[in-house]
Amino acid sequence: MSNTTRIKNVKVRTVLVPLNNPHKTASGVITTSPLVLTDILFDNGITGHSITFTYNKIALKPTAQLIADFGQLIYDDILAPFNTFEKLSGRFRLLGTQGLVGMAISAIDMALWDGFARCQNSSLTSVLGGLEKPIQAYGAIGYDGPKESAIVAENWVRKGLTGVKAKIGYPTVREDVQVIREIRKAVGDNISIMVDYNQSLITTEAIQRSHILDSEGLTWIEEPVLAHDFSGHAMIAREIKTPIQCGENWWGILDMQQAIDKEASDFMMLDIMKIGGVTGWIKAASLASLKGIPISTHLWSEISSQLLCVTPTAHWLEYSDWWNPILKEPL
Ligand code: SMN
Ligand code: MG
Repeated sequence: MSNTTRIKNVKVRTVLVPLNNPHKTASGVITTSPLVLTDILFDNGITGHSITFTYNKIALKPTAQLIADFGQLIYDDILAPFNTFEKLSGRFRLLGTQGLVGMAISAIDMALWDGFARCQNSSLTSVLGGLEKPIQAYGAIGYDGPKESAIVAENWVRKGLTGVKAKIGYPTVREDVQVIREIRKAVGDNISIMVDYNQSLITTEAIQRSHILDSEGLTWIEEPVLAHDFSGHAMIAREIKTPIQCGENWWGILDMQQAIDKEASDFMMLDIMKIGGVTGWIKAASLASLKGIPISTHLWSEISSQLLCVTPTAHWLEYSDWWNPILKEPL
């Protein structure tokens, strides 16, 4: 059977989706989600969709423009996501495929894979050859202090999630511990608790704080230092007992390979937009499987849950409801 479906049009829209509760981290507050919505129309009348999250609204228009311009490069091409990924990556070999270029390639890639599955009236998991399965999921808690963090944690557990992840990085480690203990009191011993420093510490302080957190029974400590400080993370991972989790800010599988080489992270969490869309994810999942590294997700719960089903070392889904207001059928 040969695939003859062709790409007819790439349409982009920009939206600013307000968050019900502003999301505070130790490295800044997010109040709205700046999103680019990409629709790729095929000659059989079917459309594939994707969402790109630009974090900062200043990046919204340039990202949308890039995606629209990429549309010109793939007009009338056969619907073949892998080939399109290679074609677009090749066009940007000299500039590089990090940052907005990489985000735009992922936007196209995700919409093509979505369309590819829709053309077969099937799920992404199925067209990748997998079977859907239950996946454990956790909910995020902002940098909201002990009382509010415990309330948010309880709400997630009431919704059926079996884990919660708190933003920490308070002025003192004593406050970090206080937040964790309030959450533990609220959710009990059977719920997993993760914490996220969002790159806010320096290595020496991260080691000191993590030694103290080691007795709190945490599932992981996330991004204690700068995301690209692979040797700093490796040093922390060697020194402490709790597993280190990193990955949401890695651009493509090259960053991931460097983290693997340096043993920078015990667990890894993939951000589908930064890792290179579905095509990048599949490559990343293969790398992780060779080393038995557990893989979790970052945002994009809908598409990432489909991909966890074909990820050999699938670990946790980060459940995020931020974009639910614009979804027809939220997860
Ligand atoms: C995070 C950071 C920024 C935006 C959304 C989420 C966070 C996470 O680090 O781990 O979810
Ligand atoms: Mg994080």
